[in-house]
Amino acid sequence: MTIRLNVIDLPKSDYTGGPTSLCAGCGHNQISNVVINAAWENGIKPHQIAKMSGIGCSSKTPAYFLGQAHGFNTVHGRMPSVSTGARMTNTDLKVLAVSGDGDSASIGIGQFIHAIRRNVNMVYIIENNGVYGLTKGQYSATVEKGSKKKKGLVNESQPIDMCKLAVNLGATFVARSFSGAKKQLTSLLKAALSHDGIAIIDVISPCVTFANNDESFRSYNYVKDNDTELHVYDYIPHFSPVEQVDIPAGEYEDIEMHDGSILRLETVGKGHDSSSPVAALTAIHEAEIDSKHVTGLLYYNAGQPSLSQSLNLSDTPLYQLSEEDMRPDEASLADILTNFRS
Ligand SMILES: Cc1ncc(C[n+]2csc(CCOP(=O)(O)OP(=O)(O)O)c2C)c(N)n1
Ligand code: SF4
Ligand SMILES: [Mg+2]
Repeated sequence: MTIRLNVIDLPKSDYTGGPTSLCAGCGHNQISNVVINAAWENGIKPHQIAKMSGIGCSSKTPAYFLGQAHGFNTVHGRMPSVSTGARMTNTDLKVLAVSGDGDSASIGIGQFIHAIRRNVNMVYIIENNGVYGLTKGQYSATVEKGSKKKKGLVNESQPIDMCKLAVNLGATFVARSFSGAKKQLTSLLKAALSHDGIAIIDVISPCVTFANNDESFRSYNYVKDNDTELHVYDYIPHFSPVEQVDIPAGEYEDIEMHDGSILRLETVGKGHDSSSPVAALTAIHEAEIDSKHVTGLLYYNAGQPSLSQSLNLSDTPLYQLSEEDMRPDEASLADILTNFRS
């Protein structure tokens, strides 16, 4: 038997993690498998990835993929600031963060907002099931009005839509997907890993234990029947010829990512323009009015400087810089002092 290797000659087994302890059928497990495939297919060195998470069933998942990567399981809702620090001290690291709707839309919402504002170089996956799974299924702030859990009352509060929020805040890559849409999610994640800035992927990920009845707007059956995909996808890594076409002949648009890879979009239906925040918000609002979920690359902006660029961070990780590299010379120090005095 021959073992398939990726572009940097590693087998997929180098990208797996420990066995999952989540419920069988949990959407989060499907996302972990997509992370393994996307990192392997993109040929990222596992030790150059920093897996970051907060607290929740979703935030436990980094233990189940990329066993050779660095990892930090922060306190609840604090993953974005720890990720910002990790990335600032080591620009060699690719930050791959996993959070939940409880972790990001409630206790951590301020952190979520500021990570977007700073355009932190990170992939930020929200595994969004509309409940706090880990603490036995209380409604979270993202659950739709009118949604019902297996046991309990109908939710009457307004939801926070994380993609709407992200687009309004100027996030540079905003996508929504479904844990059951493996092909779409893999392409989006591979593109997100090639983006140099914050890439938000809000993934509807059913909690089979507390919210998988048909009255829940985030159950498998509901999402399968009410998911409108904006595009058909193909992702062409920077190391493959761009002519490669998986999408059947027809009209498509190529979006070039920062590392030179291409996200090829064949637009389905309305001809969504991913470069327009107005189109993104319209698509989300229209789906919301019809109690549907719209999935795909909602918004993409390659022109905004990332945190590393705006702070002019060194390409060399901090731990590799000598004291001499880091100490300002006499003239710069005098300039700084003059600024303080004026
Ligand atoms: C400071 C703090 N407050 C509350 C909790 C309790 N708690 C643990 S996980 C969680 C919510 C998790 O929900 P979510 O992020 O949606 O993850 P899921 O389990 O649904 O994947 C809460 C409130 C905690 N661990 N720490
Ligand atoms: S409780 Fe829900 S979110 Fe948590 S592991 Fe089980 S199915 Fe997944
Ligand atoms: Mg949740």
